Amino acid sequence: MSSMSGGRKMSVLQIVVLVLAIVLIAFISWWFFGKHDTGAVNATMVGDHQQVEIKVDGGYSPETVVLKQGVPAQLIFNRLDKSNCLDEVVFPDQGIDEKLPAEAVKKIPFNTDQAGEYSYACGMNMFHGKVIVK
Ligand SMILES: [Cu+2]
Repeated sequence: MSSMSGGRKMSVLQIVVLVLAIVLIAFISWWFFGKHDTGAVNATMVGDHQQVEIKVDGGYSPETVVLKQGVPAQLIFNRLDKSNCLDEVVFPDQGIDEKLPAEAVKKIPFNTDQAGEYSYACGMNMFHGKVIVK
């Protein structure tokens, strides 16, 4: 009888651990996917090309944009920030090094032939963003 109740205690503990594990996994996936949802923005098709606006204001917003592979793309940098720090944007992997005029919009064509993740930064490599081609 004592071994029966001992077995029952074990199973209750196991259920508690299992429930806690499920709650923890649910929380982690919510956290993980939630971050992805708010972090990455997909480009939208406009005529024959895709485009996405990136606000430049104390950093890049959205920080990550997603482009479709093989579709001509334009990144539209909208620089609201007057500080010199963000007056240049550099994509080392794509050989792009462009000036961003203050309080203006600059359209930068982006080659989407190759899938991959392309990081970019301001001229001083202080602020960072990412373009994902897939
Ligand atoms: Cu900078």
